[in-house]
Amino acid sequence: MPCPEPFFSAPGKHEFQGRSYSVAWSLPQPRIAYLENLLTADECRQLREYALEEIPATHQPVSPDSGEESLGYTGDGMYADEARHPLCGDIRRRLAALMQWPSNRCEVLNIHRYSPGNGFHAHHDWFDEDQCAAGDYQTHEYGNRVASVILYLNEPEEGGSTSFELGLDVAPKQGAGLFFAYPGRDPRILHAGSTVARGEKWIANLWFRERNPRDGK
Ligand SMILES: O=C(O)CCC(=O)C(=O)O
Repeated sequence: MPCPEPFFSAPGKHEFQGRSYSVAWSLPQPRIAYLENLLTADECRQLREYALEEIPATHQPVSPDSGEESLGYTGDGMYADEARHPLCGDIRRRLAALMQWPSNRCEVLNIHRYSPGNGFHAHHDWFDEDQCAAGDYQTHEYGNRVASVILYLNEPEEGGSTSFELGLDVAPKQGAGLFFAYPGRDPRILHAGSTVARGEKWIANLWFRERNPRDGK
């Protein structure tokens, strides 16, 4: 099954479309890669500030009506409105190109703030069979998620790693992105956001879908 894949994977520095990136490390199976310099410090700041305008000032669990909190996803989150903040669309298109995937098969950025005590229990980013059968999350139109990039917009003071059940614990580095692919609902990619002990943790998720209904039109 075709899947997003970074343009380069050897550890070290690479150039792509006039920007420099580094691969800190990369695993072939399941496909996981930690890429640095995906965002500048200024872009990270702009995304955090934009999200703060949208996130209610009072502390709210993410999507209180969606049941996501019962999955252990706590903190505050929002989906980017690219018309209001065009940088979010620029980043989506830039990362889609880097991952060699059509940008119209990527969801808009999902920005999330974890405060101390917040985290996300072990989960998969893909939608299960029942969700796909019901067409939840526009799965009838766009298919399932097949890959993710978690962009780290800052570094928490303590805690807040992204932790994979297969034994990987990834510390957030500002501007870096953790790419992982899971075509066909690969169960090995079970992961969690460890509880933030001190400071805040900010991420932006970019999720890649199988298709776009306008493909080929
Ligand atoms: O916060 C993290 O490190 C993981 C986030 C995550 O898995 C998600 O938002 O789906």
